[in-house]
Amino acid sequence: MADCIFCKIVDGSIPSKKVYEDDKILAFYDLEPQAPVHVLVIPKQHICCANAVDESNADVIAHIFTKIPEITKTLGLDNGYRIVNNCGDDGCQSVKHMHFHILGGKKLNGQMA
Ligand code: DGP
Repeated sequence: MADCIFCKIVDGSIPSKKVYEDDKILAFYDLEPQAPVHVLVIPKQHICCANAVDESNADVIAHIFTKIPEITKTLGLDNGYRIVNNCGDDGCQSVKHMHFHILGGKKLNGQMA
């Protein structure tokens, strides 16, 4: 999608530090890390947000979750991690291409909001 930063990361026109890639998804380090390890996992296809998940694209979201154990193992997050998805303005979603934050590398704050 034109003017989508994460679509540009997918097509390589914006560089990223990749952690994992296959035909459906990409994982790369967040530019503004909020934990010692902070990686984003995105579908390659443009899905704006959790509100846009439906039967036609749910397979790629399921695929993300089947790959997260492999990705987090590569990152050394053997003691656990947090998965965050921000949706919409109240959820403070700044990039409107659905993404899951993987945060870890330390004992995280127990507060969610
Ligand atoms: P959210 O607030 O949930 O929409 O998170 C968007 C995240 O994307 C935020 O943590 C910073 C990150 N981000 C924004 N632009 C870029 C970029 O060009 N490259 C990388 N690697 N991360 C980015």
